[in-house]
Amino acid sequence: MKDLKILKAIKNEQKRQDEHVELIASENFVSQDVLEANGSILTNKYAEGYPSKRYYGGCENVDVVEQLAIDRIKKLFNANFANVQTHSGTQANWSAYNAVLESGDKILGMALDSGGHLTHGFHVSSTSKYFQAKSYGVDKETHLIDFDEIRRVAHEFKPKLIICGASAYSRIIDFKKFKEIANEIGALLLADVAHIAGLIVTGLHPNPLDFGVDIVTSTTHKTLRGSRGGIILTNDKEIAMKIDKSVFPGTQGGPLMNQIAGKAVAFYEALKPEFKIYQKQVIKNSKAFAKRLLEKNFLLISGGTDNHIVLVNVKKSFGITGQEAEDIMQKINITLNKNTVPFDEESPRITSGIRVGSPAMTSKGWIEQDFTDLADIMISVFKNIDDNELIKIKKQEIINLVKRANRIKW
Ligand code: DSN
Repeated sequence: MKDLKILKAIKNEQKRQDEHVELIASENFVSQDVLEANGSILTNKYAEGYPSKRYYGGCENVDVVEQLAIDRIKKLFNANFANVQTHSGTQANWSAYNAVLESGDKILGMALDSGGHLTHGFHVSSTSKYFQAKSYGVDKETHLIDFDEIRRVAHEFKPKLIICGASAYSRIIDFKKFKEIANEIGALLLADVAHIAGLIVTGLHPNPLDFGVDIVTSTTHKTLRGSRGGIILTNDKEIAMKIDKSVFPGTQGGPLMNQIAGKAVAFYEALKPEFKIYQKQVIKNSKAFAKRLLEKNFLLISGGTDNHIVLVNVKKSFGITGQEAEDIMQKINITLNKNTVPFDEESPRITSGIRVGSPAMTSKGWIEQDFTDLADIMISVFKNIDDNELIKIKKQEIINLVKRANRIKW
């Protein structure tokens, strides 16, 4: 590469990814094959439209790519329809809303501090500008989704669309209960499964389409371990047609064909039996991490985990804010993010919690013992955040722990 400044930044990022423990729950490490597809000459091609119905000539090869991506993700989710063109999860949600709602319609989604996503109607998201949005949350004691509250708000507010799914929720989502409530008020139901998609397609989390959920949106780069982007699925023929129109020409222009190729390759990988073994290890690892923290009496949101996420109330456990926790972890080569906790008294910029995800380090080959050792190191630093000598020692321990990576190739 002749652009030395960009080359240097990429090399530095490679070093960071090699030497840090990556715990951001929404990140993962893609395979070399996905990277090759992403970096391919497919980036040169305009392909507005859909396979065999394009607005540009010369699309015969990208048609093959997009059709494979569609067929593979349909198989993974057992879905009748898939659109693989959205550039991100936010775009997927916007396109899905635009397909079935009019401006000013009502939506009901999970509150950000309970684990919902910005696009589920949070006030700073444009979704709350174009739609009337209300939110539901989790129970104050159990931190589980509060279905009594959802039912009450749904009946009072009468949204046209209910959104379930979360960015920071560590328990199984009961799609059946959501569908019952949606049916009671004649609302459509959308499940945003961005975080848990990999678990769903390997049968380790219920599939919303099995419960009649009308629309499923997801990103492709979290537990699904593909290139960055979004997908939209449905089993409803009429909604399917609206979704295609809403993505193009409704909300996007040319699809990113190199990204779609990366999605197709990742879906090919996800159809292999090894992918289920990987996803099982993702859950085992997050449970091992949660177990160690609980043994040491730390406070976990919902008291544990069923999936790839562990949410720790660091304020109640260690007397530090989420921001302080994120900063101190950075000093010992651990990358994670601060996260609001249910009924958080701190602002979203500071927060009382952290979110720890196991997918990325599991892709690097970590098993339960690695996550237990990681928990011990994190606990000792959180308890002594001003001890610079200890921080130096623990940083070296983390570097040694990272070297244990790559012992298993999933
Ligand atoms: N930003 C993603 C996450 O970190 O969960 C959600 O889109």
